Amino acid sequence: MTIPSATLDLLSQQAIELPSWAFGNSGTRFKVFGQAGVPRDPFEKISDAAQVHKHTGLAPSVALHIPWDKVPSYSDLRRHAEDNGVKLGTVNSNTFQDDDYKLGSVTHSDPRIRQKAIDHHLECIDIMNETGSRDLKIWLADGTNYPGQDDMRSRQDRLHDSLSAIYERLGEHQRLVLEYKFFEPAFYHTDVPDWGTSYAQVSALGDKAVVCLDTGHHAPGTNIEFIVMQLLRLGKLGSFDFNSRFYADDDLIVGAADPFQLFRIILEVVRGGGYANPDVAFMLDQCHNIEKKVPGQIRSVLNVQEMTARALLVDRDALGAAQASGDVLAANGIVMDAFYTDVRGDLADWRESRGLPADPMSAYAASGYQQRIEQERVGGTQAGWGA
Ligand code: LRH
Ligand code: MN
Ligand code: MN
Repeated sequence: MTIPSATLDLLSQQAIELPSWAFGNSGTRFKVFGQAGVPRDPFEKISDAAQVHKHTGLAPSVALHIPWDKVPSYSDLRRHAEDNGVKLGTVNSNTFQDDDYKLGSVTHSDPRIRQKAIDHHLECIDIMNETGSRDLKIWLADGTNYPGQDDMRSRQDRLHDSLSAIYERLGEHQRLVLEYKFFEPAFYHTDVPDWGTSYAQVSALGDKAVVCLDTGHHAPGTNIEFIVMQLLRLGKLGSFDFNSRFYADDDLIVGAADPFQLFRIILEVVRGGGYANPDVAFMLDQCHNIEKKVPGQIRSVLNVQEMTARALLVDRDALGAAQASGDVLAANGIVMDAFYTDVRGDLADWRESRGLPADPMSAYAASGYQQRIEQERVGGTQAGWGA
């Protein structure tokens, strides 16, 4: 065993929330590829997500996206989730697929459109009250495409006013989580482009407002772990949307493009007290455009677990001593030793000791679930993208 038992105990506390939309059809603006067996409604998305938890023990909750996951009864959906061994988690709002929002939603200059966007968020809070969700996650497509198109400063003021109206409605134990993204679909400026803007906006609201860091929402070369450190230091890191990217907001499997970056991010989470801390939610925000979706999610949560195990292996005492003595190469060596440690065998043993399959990917493949849904489900939905 390479992993000490105290570390294995910490790993047992890991929980990664899955996005309901990862199970539906998705694609790029060029083509959405339909797959056999995709869910026909939110209930089936939850059933699929439950398979990921069943085989890994890592994914006990599922995030919803409204209106993609609109259902007549959220208490029915909640019961369905619980019957399948999972919970409903974060509620994501959507103000990016309505013609009214072409020039902005909560930042729009027209008070009618702003109010419509605010009302959508209030509806999301009503849903959270039924699903038992804590977090309202807001990502805004708001922004402009051309210099001079609108006044950036007035938009920032309107953003504050609208977020305040939404914040007011939160229950005592609920949170507003504001996600930033530096481009797309707006290409000149976005109204919440970076962690600093998100931090400034949520700080102006109060303690129940925090920042969401989506790993795909930064310029190439950005030192994301520095942002993690800073937000934890400021007590404002609310959640992660994990995914990986080669070029833009690719939404690929987390840890697929750059496992070392994922390791460095989790290392800072651990360093900053954000690991196994309910205030810092680990979530995935991914699409599986060409690969099968349930195994794509299984691979994703395993990647997060693997890099977490390696980050927890860093000998912090030795690292602190090397840093204090200015031993650059020793300090770097300690971090790299942990990164290069192969923990897969230990994690397989850990899974078996908890009654889980040693190899969740092959266990899922052998379970017959994929074949069953491909036969039984006809006419699956498209995650929401383009729907
Ligand atoms: C925007 C985003 C945001 C949305 C999700 C579907 O790029 O990351 O989190 O809600 O994609
Ligand atoms: Mn996201
Ligand atoms: Mn994104």
